[in-house]
Amino acid sequence: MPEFHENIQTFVPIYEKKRNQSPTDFGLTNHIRGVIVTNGTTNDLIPEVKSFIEEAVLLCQPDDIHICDGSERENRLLLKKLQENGTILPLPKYENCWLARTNPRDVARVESKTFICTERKEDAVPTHKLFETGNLGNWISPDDMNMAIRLRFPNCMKGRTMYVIPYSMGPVGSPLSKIGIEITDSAYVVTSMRIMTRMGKPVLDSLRNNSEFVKCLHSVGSPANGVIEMESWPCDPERTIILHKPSENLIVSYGSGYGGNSLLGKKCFALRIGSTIAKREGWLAEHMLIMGITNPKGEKKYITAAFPSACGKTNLAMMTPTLPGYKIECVGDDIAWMKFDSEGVLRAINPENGFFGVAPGTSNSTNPIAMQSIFKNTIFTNVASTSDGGVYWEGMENEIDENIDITDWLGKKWNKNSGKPAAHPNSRFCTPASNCPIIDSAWEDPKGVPISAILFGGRRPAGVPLVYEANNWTHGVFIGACMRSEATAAAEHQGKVIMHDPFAMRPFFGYNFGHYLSHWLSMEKRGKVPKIFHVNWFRKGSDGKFMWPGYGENSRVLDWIVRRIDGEECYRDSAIGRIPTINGLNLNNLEYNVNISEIFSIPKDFWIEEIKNIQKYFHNQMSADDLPYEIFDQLNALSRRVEAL
Ligand code: O2Y
Ligand code: MN
Repeated sequence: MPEFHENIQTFVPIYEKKRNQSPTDFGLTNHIRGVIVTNGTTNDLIPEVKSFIEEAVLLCQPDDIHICDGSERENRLLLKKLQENGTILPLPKYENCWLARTNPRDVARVESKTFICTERKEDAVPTHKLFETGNLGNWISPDDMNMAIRLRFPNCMKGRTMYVIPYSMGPVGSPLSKIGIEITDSAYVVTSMRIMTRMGKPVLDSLRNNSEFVKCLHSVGSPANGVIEMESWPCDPERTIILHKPSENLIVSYGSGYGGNSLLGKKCFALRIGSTIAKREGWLAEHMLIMGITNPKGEKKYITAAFPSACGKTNLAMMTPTLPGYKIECVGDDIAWMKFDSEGVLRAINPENGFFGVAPGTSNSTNPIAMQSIFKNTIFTNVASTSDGGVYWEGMENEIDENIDITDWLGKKWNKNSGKPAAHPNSRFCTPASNCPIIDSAWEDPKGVPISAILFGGRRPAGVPLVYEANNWTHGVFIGACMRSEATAAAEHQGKVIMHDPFAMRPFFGYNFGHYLSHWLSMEKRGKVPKIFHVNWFRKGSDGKFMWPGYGENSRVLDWIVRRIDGEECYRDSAIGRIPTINGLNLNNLEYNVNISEIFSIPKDFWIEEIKNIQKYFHNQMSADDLPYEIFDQLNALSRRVEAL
């Protein structure tokens, strides 16, 4: 095998060179440059995939290659291997469920180490004022990206198996779906990707009809000092980096085996690279749940909704409605790809195949449907375990027996008086969507489902009404751009802060947010745009208590939205948009004391302050050239309406 230093100089340009070669140039059978393919066959690979694998082999120097077929047998072998390595533990209380414990330094997405690579910085991020730090993405130049790769990847898979994961985002063969090839040295990633995507041989077969795919290279890394802190969960937190190069449909991730950093189909492909493809091709790749709502007359509509984290997106996607006669069905809980069909109807698919949900807070009272979904064929990560072979996390207090012992996410005996959480706050369940008892019958429809409304929302303790409707599409885009939500500040002592999170996409934009807004505005010319709403389940009264019960009672808000889609005149105009008439919201039999005039009040002082905050955010994050004039106009118009209150 050639020495690495002979080839490394060519690692990046090699993509260009190899693209034009024919399969015979490789003369491959079950070898790729001397590395034995121990599972799968290179015969199934199109030349472009072989070329990608060969490059990764030259760079990472794995011991062998495993081309994943996605079979049950393969999955069982990988789970066995992971168990032998101590990466996962069986959970005998349930059917085929596993617990992974990560290195405690590898527990979440790392925004500060996530980059978009373009020639011109302004294509990736808005051009903000020099003395301000923009928070709408990080840019890296192509030279620096190459350097980052060269400093981390050479030989990083020595002694390891390189897995090749062919996967489809969306049902295989759907015109709305896209294919990825993830190369990784983590068997945990393979087993998780098998749940989260459609993975294996059918995907390789479909590449013969359309050879386009997103290249994803991932390694858990090999620390520079050679010391692996935790053999069962190798990673390199000091040098973790997640790189996206939209011009080459390329994702390169190093140093972390966790969630969004390593399951590259999710945030990296479906949102960051996805949004750039969507811009080029005229559609939308969004951080949105998709749900079906059937009203008591049996009429069904689909909506999407974008909420920042900690707003109960998975709970809404799987809601149990309290309003009689309503039925909710789930298409997806995190990502929506939406495109106009030939009739101008906006149709959405969930590009994922599973749920990677936050465990803490999920219980039979908050989300019984999730609880019915997650105890079969599931990989849990960083939750606590119980002495009867089950799982535990904060929120499950009423769901386990007193005499059960609990082991925390770090593997230590846990005591409820310790003051420490048993499960990591970002611990997860990774569950097939097909487990969900209310999965929608059309969730895998290759055409997608027709979308009648888009909801934006946030956790807003003050000033923001329960629901309001945009006056028109442009106003709706403006509402998405102004999204803010209460979040726990990074610094412990700061407590809660209201953070800007436009379209709930702040960590996931694949290109300049200003250009993203222009793209959204342009959708109106492409087809029949849905109505846009803003919801806030979290407003608090002067007594500090929530003004609205939330959860299943949110079906009352969905009912109003559905009636608005049908054109019912159950609204009145307000300074910020259309709100329900006094009797517009169905409150029949609601066992919660709701003060309707308070929950829909629009306090002038609050909104003047809100507008100032939005102005400051736009001003600090982007130059006037980036922000579309329509958004400026909307802000000015809102300001005038609020002044007139
Ligand atoms: O922390 C991670 O790596 C996972 S992030 C995540 C996972 C599932 C759904 N949404 C998110 C998110 O951050 O929006
Ligand atoms: Mn998400």
